[in-house]
Amino acid sequence: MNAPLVFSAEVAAARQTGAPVVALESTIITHGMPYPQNVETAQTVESDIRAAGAVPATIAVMGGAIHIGLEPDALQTLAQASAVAKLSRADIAFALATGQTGATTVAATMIAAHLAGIAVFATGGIGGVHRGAQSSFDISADLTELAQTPVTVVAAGPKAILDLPKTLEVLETNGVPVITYGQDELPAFWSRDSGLPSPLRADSPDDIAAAHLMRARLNLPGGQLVANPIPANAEIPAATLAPIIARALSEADAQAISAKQVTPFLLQRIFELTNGDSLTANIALVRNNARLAARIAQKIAAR
Ligand code: PSU
Ligand code: MN
Repeated sequence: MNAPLVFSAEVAAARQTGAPVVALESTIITHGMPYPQNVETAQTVESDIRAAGAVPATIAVMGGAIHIGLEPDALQTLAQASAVAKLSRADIAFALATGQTGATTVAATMIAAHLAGIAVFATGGIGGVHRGAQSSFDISADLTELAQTPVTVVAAGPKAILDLPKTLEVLETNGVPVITYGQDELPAFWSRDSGLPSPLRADSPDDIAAAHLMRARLNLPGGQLVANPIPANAEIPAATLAPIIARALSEADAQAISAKQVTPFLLQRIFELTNGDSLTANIALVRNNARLAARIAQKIAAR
């Protein structure tokens, strides 16, 4: 039996013609941004992808099926729903089997994109190794997904709330290429520079596309992480954010926030503590990632 996939009209048409498609996740909509900015951003990002010559496929689980591309009314409903599950590799089959509504994280979106034959996926930031992981063991399933599912994920780097050196170490151990676009330093989500050198650097979408296809020729499992620095006019300097992140982390600790709640809690607190500036930056970086992903998808389709 095949995976239960439902395609939007736009994505179904793209599959007929071989047009480039870019996958988008839905956890950023339900757990990463407040309403109504979440739905506005999702629509804007879809438009950015179309303007760049590709077709957007926002992915979510509804009614026992993985939706590959959401019709506008479904996107609205998802963005306003309150009890949406956050689905990763561990939960997606259960959610489908029991008819739950769920938003897909980077890991689950990669699984769905691959089932649908989509090679490129744009998001904001991936999950990674949390600070204090040596005692909490909190390491995002996004990292092990990158090691096993052949999708190129365009993000603005691991989120700055994480332990970035440990995140890079786990990616390296698992054989995941980390390719920064256009600079030598790894970006850190809201900031252009993490202070860490990037393992790899690419200066064109075509090089990223070529590397994606070469991995397949080598029979290597897993995808690529493309780290695309936030545009300079939208960044929040790392020094401005550091005390805010520290405060959000200590609050999470004091309230014993754990597991799936950690990332949404921290993003919400940083949003409040920056008076919304983190959200403005988040929107700018997601749009920037969508545009780059569309160019990579075109190059893969052309090759
Ligand atoms: N990037 C954002 N906002 C988000 C996320 C990423 O800008 O909300 C989500 C993604 O879905 C990512 C998830 O996969 O956070 C990571 O969650 P965790 O740390 O629990 O694995
Ligand atoms: Mn976690």
